[in-house]
Amino acid sequence: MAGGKIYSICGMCSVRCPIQACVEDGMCTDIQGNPHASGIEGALCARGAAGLALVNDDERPQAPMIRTGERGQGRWRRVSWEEALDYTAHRLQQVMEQFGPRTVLFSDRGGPFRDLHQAFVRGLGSPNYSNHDASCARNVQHAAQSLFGFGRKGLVYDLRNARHVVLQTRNILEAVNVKEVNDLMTALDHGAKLTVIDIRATRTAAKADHFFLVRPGSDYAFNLAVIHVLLTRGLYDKKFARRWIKDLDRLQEFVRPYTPEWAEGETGIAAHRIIALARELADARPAVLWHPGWMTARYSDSFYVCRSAYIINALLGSIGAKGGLPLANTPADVGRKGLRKLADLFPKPQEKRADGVGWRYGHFDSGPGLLHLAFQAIETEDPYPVKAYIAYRHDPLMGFPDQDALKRIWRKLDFLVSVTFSWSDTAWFSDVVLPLSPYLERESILACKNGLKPYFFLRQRVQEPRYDTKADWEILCSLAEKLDLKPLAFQSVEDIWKFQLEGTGVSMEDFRATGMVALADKPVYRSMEELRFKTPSGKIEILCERLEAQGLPSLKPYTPPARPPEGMFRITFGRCPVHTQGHTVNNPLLHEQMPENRLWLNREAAAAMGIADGEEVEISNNGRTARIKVNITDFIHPEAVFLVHGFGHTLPVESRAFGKGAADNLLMPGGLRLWDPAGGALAMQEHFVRVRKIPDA
Ligand SMILES: Nc1nc2c(c(=O)[nH]1)N[C@H]1C(S)=C(S)[C@@H](COP(=O)(O)OP(=O)(O)OC[C@H]3O[C@@H](n4cnc5c(=O)[nH]c(N)nc54)[C@H](O)[C@@H]3O)O[C@H]1N2
Ligand SMILES: Nc1nc2c(c(=O)[nH]1)N[C@H]1C(S)=C(S)[C@@H](COP(=O)(O)OP(=O)(O)OC[C@H]3O[C@@H](n4cnc5c(=O)[nH]c(N)nc54)[C@H](O)[C@@H]3O)O[C@H]1N2
Ligand code: SF4
Ligand SMILES: [Mo]
Repeated sequence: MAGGKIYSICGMCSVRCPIQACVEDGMCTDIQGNPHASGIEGALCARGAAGLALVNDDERPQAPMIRTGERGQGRWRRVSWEEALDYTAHRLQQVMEQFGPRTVLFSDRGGPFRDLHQAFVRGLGSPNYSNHDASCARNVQHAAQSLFGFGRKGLVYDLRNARHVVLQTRNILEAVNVKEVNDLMTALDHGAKLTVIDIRATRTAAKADHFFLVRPGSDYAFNLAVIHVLLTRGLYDKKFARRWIKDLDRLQEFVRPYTPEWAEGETGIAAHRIIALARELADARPAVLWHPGWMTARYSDSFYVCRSAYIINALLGSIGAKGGLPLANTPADVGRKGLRKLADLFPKPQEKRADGVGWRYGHFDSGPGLLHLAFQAIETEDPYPVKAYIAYRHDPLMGFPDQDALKRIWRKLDFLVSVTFSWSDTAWFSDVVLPLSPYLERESILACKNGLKPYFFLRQRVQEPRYDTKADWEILCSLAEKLDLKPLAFQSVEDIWKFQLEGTGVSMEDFRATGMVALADKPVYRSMEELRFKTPSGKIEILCERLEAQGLPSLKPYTPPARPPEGMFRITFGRCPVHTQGHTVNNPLLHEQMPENRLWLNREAAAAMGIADGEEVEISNNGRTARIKVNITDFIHPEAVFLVHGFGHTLPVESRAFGKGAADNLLMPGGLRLWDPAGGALAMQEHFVRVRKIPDA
C-alpha cells in the first residue's frame, strides 16, 4: 500500500460509485471516479470529492466510547476496542439470555454490503434485521412487487438510451447518482426529451423540455389522467398490453372518470398540457422512462403514485425495453454464479418478525421489514418485547420523524449501540459507540451489482486508519467470535473474500486491473419472453391479490390532499448536491460549500407576511419550533415550503454544523404513526407548518 493507484468504492452516500485513489507514502492524496467504470468515466460528485476531508476531520468519533451519564447527555468514557467489544457482546448476551435472541433489533443503510450484517443478525438467531428504507424507497419497492412480483431493482433505468425521460418527485441532477447523471446528460445530448414534475423548480427542471409545477400531493391525479388519455385515445402499446398486462379492462373502467379536465382542478396543470405529454410519450415509446421515484416516503398515497408510474411505463411498452426499464440481470441471468452468501452460514430464524411484516402484513417484503413498526414493537411489546437495538451506520433520530417520540420509545431498550463513522443524534443517544473507519480506511466484503452488465466489485483500504477505528468486518467478526458465532468469526478479510468467491470462477487476482469483474462482455437486454413476471399469472397484475387480501385496493380512488390551514404550509424536503442526508453537514469542505439550509417560500406568501429574502423566520408545528432564513422565490408552489434535509444539528462535538439551519424531521410530531398501509413507508409530507415573522427583539 506504499504508492500508486487503488481502486475502491466511494462511501459518501449510498450510491457507492467506483473510485480510483492515488496513494503516496501510504497516504491517500487524491480521489477520482474509476475511469474503467461505465457511466462514471472518472467523475465524482462534490461529496465524493470531499472524502479526504472526512478522513481528516478530527470531529468524528476517534475511539470506542461507553456512556457514563444519562442517554443523550454526552458523557463518555473512551475505552479500548477489547473493552468495547467485550462490553457489547456481554450486554447482547444478557438481553438474549433474559428475553431471547428475537428481542435484538438491527438496522442499517441497506445496499450491497448488507450480507455481512444479515449474517450477523441470523447468527444471533433474531429475525429482526431491518434498514432505513421505510423512510426512503419502500413505496417504490412494494409498488414494483405488487405489479411484477419482483422488487424495484429487478428493472434498470436505461437513461442513456431513452428518448423521453419523465422525472416525477425525482431531482436527478441534485440528488445525485453519478452514473445516472452522466447517462441522462448523454441522452439529452443525443436529443432525448426531459419532463420534470415537481412542486418547485429544481436544477433538473431548469434543463427540462417540459416542467409541470404540480400541487403538492396531487401526483396521483396527474398520473391517472395520463393513463386515461393513453387508454381512451388508444395511444398505448396494444401488443405489449395484450401479452403482458392482466386486468387491463379493470384499469380502463377505473380511470374513466379521471379525465385531464378533472385533473386540472386537482393538480393545477392545464388539461391540454397533460394530453400533449401523453401524446409525446406515445410517440417516443417504448424508449420512454417514467421514473417511479426514489425518496417516496412522503404521502399517504405515495405507493399509488409509484404504482401508477409503473403502470404508465407498462402501457408504453417500456417495461423490458431498451431505453425504458429493461430487465436487470443477476449473475445467473448471464450464465454465471453469484457470490456465496455469508447469511447462509446460519439457518433462517423461524420466529415471526417484531414489525409484523410477513405474517401480520402479508403484502410487504420481509427482507428488511419496516423499521417504524419495529420501533412500535419496542413501545407496545406487541408481538413481543424488543430489548436491544444495533443502529448500524444508521441515524434514525435524524432520518425518522419525531425525535422526541423515538427517544421516548428507545428509553425502553436495555441496550442501544451505534456503529458509525461520524457523530449523529443516534450515536450521541447510544450506550456504546463503535467507530467505523471511513470508507477510505477500510475494506468491505465483496459485492455484486446487478444490471444490464452485472459485475462484482471490491472496496479496498486506501490508507491505514488515522484514529482508533475499525472496518465493518473487523467489528462484526470480532463480535461473532465473542458471541460464539463460529462460522462468522473470520480472522481476515481475505478469508471472507475467498469464501464469497467460492464456485464463481472468479479470483481476487481478477479484480486487480480495474477493481471490478464484469460478468458479461456487453450490456445484455434480455427479451421479455425470457421472463415470467413473478406474479400468479406471470403477467403484470393491475389487481394484486396480496393487497386485496389485506382489504387494500389495487386501484385506489383519488382523495385530494388536505389543503393547508390559513397561514400554514405543507412541509416538503429533499436533497442538495453538496450534502448527504444528515452526515456531511459537519464535513469541513462541504460545510464551506453550504453551511446552512434555507426555507423556500413563495414570493406572494412572503409578501403577505412582510417577510424579506434572507430574513430569519420561525417555523413551527404543534409546539415544535425552529428558526431558519428564507429563500423567497416564484418557483415553489404556494401551498408548500421546502427545506433541504439534514441540517439543524445540536451536538456540541460538531462545531461547524452546530446550530446552523433547521431540521425538517423535528417539525413532524406524531410522524412515526403516519404511514401508508399499502406501501408501508412513512408519510413525512403529511404535516403543515406555520411560518411566522420574528417580532423585533
Ligand atoms: N425528514 C426527513 N427525513 C428523511 C429524509 C428527508 O429528506 N427528510 N430522507 C430520507 C432518506 S431518502 C434516507 S435514505 C434516510 C437516510 O437516513 P440515514 O441512513 O440514517 O442517513 P445517513 O446520514 O446517510 O447515514 C446514517 C449514519 O451512518 C453513518 N455511516 C457510517 N458509515 C458510513 C458509510 O460508510 N457511509 C455513509 N454514507 N454513512 C456512514 C453516518 O455517519 C451517519 O451517521 O433518511 C430519510 N429521512
Ligand atoms: N447530493 C445528494 N444526492 C443524493 C442523496 C443526498 O443526500 N445528497 N441521497 C441519496 C438518496 S438516499 C436518495 S433516496 C435519493 C433521493 O433522490 P430524489 O428522490 O430525487 O431526491 P429528493 O430531493 O428527496 O426529492 C426529489 C424531489 O421531489 C420533490 N417533491 C416534493 N414533494 C413533491 C410532490 O408532492 N410532487 C412532486 N412531483 N415532487 C415533489 C422535491 O421538491 C424534490 O425536488 O438521492 C440520493 N442522492
Ligand atoms: S454519488 Fe457522489 S457521494 Fe454518492 S457514491 Fe457517488 S461519488 Fe460518492
Ligand atoms: Mo434515501
